[in-house]
Order: sequence, then C-alpha cells, then structure tokens
Amino acid sequence: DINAVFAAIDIGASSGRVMLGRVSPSTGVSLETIHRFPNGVVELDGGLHWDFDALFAEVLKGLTAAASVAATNGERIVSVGIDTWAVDYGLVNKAGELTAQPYSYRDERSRATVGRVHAVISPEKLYATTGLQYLQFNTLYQLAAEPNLDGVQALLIPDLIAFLLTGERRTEATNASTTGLFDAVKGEWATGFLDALGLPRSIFPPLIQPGETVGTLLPAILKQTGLPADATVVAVGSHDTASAVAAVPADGDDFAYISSGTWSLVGVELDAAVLTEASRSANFTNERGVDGTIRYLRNVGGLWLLSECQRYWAAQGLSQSLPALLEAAAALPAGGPQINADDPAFTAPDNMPDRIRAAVRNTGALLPDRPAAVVRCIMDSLAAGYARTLADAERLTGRSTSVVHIVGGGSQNRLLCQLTADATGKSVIAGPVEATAQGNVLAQARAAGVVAGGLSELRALVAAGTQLVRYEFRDAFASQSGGS
Ligand code: ADP
Ligand code: LRH
Repeated sequence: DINAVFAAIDIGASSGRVMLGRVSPSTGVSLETIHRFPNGVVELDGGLHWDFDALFAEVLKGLTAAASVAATNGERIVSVGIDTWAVDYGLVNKAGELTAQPYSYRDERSRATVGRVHAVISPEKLYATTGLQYLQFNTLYQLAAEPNLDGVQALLIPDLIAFLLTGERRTEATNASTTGLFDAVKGEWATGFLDALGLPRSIFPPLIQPGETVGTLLPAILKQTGLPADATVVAVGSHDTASAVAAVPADGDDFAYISSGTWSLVGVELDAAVLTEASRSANFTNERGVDGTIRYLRNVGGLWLLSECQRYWAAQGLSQSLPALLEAAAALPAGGPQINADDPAFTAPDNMPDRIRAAVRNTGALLPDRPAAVVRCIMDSLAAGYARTLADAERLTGRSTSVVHIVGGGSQNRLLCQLTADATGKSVIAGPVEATAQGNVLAQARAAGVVAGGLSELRALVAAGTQLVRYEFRDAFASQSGGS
C-alpha cells in the first residue's frame, strides 16, 4: 500500500515530537516532523513531576496536524505508535481517571524505600531474576513509596497515552523490563516479587509485545484529531531506548551502541540475559529489546549535564548557542579534568556548573569558571565513561565489538563523537538523530506488512535512509585539540 503512513509519538525527557513515517523496502524510512514540544520536570506540591496533561494535549495537537497532513497528501494513517522514557507511571483508578500528575524519576522520594524493598528481596535475588541495573528510581522503589494503591493500576507513561487514546490497558514488554518486577528470562511479570512486596498482581495491566495491536481509537479522539476510524494504536518498543536500539543502522552483530540524549545508554545487543554476580556488581542491565533481544547496557551520565548547565547559564544571562559552546570546548586541549558523570549528585535539577566544579575539586584538580571549560570537562568525562563501559560490556559478555554506533540527539555533537572514538580506540558511526522515532515507525510498518524481516533487515532500512557520519580514532595528545 503505497499510501500507507505511520504516526510516531516519541517523547524524551527533554522534548517530544509527533512524526509521520513513510517506509519503503527500497528507499528505507523517511520521517516528517509534524509537531515538536519541550519537556522537562516540574515542581509541584514539593515533588518533581511531569506535566502529563500538557504532554497529552501536545500529543493530540500533533495527531490532529498529522491527520491533516496525511489527508492533504492523499495518504492513509494506518497506525499510531508511542514511546517515551522508561520507569515512570501514572496511577489510574477504576473509572479510568489519572489520580495525580506522574512523578518524575528525578524525584527523591524513592531514596527512602530502597532499603525497605531490599529487606524483603535482596539485591542479589532481584538481579538474578530481573537482570535490571540498580537505579534508585526503578519502578518498584517508586511503587513502594506510594501511600495508597487501592483500586488503582500503574500505567507506564507510553501505556498511559495508549490507554487515553484507545481505552485499552496494556503494559508493553520492553518498558515492563525497566520496572524491576519483570522476569528477564521468562519474559513475564515476576509475580513472586509482586506478592513478596505486597503489590496486587493486577497492579500492572497485562503484557503486550511490540507489533501487537492495542486497539482502535476512542470516538472522542477520532472526533478531536480527525484520524481515520480504522487507524489503530500498535505497540512498538515503547521504551524509547528499545526503539532507538532497534534502529541502530548496524551491519552484522559485532557492534556497540550509545543512545545519546538526556542519558547515554551504552552497551551491546544479546540473545540471552547475563545474570552473573560480576554483571550485577558492574551494574549492567538486561532490558528487553524488540523481537525478544536483550539490551545489555549501562546508564552512563548524559547530555542532561550539558542541558542543565545551559539552563543555568541562560538564567544568569550567559546564554550561548550550543554550536558556539561546543566549538569553544573543542578548541581546549585534551587531558583536562574529569568527573564521574554517573554520580547521583548530578541527578536533581539545580546549579549544575557548581556541582561539576565541586566534583572536580574533590579529585584534587581545578576547573575554571568559563562555560567552555565546563563543557569540555563534561565531554571528556562522558567519553571516558563510554570507553570504560564498553570495555566492561566486552569483558562481561565475552564478545568483542568493532564499531560504536551513536544515535539520538547527541549524535550531532561532533566533539563528543570524536572524543568517543579517541577514548574507545574504535570507529564511531553517528546517526540517525531520530533513531527512536525510526524504530517506532519500523515496528508499525512491519506489523502492517509494509516491510518484513528481523532486526537486521529493519536496520538496513534505517541505514538506507540516513546520512551517517564516521569518526576515526586519533591520538588526542598528539593533535592537542578535541573537535574536528
Ligand atoms: P531525549 O530523548 O533524552 O529528550 P534527545 O535524543 O532528543 O534526548 O537529545 C537531546 C540532546 O541532543 C540535547 O540535550 C543536546 O545536547 C543534543 N543536541 C541537540 N541538537 C544538537 C546539535 N545541533 N548539536 C549538538 N548536540 C545537539
Ligand atoms: C532514556 C531512558 C533510559 C532510562 C531513563 C529513565 O530516555 O528511557 O533508557 O533509564 O530514560
């Protein structure tokens, strides 16, 4: 069907977009951005939340615009796919109402409940079943902080959007794997853990796999958006990182990836989970990918460090464009001070440049006040973190990789890409920027029968439609500068 198009809703922690995706077996995927909107945590009643009502209004705006673009082109929107950041959820009551604006994973409330959960199930036992890296904000610790779960269900953010569009309650499996309550080997809920923690087995709706249909659109949604009555919501890798990894334009399987945005998700793709004690102590995760693959990775600090600095400098009247900041940082010499980008001290939104300077002071070094120096420190620290993590991934899986694919917004950061090649000693291939939306669209296109095959076929379609940029290892100290 030459006129078939797919709508992708992709919301990251820093921005969201609604896109139209066109897919053909010969030319690959092409995306048209229909609507973009900012996202970020908001302080509400003393806690950090997402303004979900505002996000959902933007989703409807985007879908309305998508319906009108498709109608003008004589195209047919076959389905809608949804992905967002992981872990967080909204509580929905029996009447189908959201009981409060969802908490953000950056809120501190789960800090107090980690110990309580571990007193019931040890970290070793949790890891042996879920294979999930320990992060203070994993869903199970957040649920343990809820004062009252009577009569409500937890809908992960993409599932919540799907519910509001269709009236159907499901939990998409790739995102379920980030809850800490999902069995990585069986691919089912870890009901024993739900029972042990006193959570009702019905706390999450039943699982659904990428490619399966969630449902058709509610009459009110059809009326408001003008979408066609036979359009469906199709489950995709609803964890944004799962959709991004599905769209890494790799050829073969000896590749590593970095999904680079607010976070850097650094790892490899496996057929089976690695649940060893060594893997647990290195805090690697076994999250579920599209087609039942394992995303074996670690959360490394990300461009949150940079965007928070930018936010702070802008408030001080020191606003500079991102390209100008990165260019100034690239002109500084290699070998400057580094921080541990994963330090939980950087999780909350606050004065980021000061926290970074304090972390450098703790290493016995000094970081000048200048934005360029701070940005260079972030980039050097991220690249070093990537290199350490990739070396760990190779050691823990016994697999070697020849190339590192960087996808997401950070793939446009030439300084970071070059420093990553320098720190890892590997070739870096950057792009696509919108890998997540591409993965979202491809899962839908395959479900509709427009394209066929496994992940390697889908990846070839991404490669066919993307201008990729290659970075090779340089001896940073010989050239004494960072950028290219
Ligand atoms: P998320 O999905 O977590 O919201 P994205 O994948 O959208 O994140 O990436 C956002 C990041 O991409 C920004 O924080 C910024 O650092 C980086 N970025 C965006 N545009 C550019 C650009 N033109 N050059 C370099 N980096 C960019
Ligand atoms: C990236 C991401 C990541 C999760 C974090 C909460 O957007 O989904 O994979 O760990 O957000």
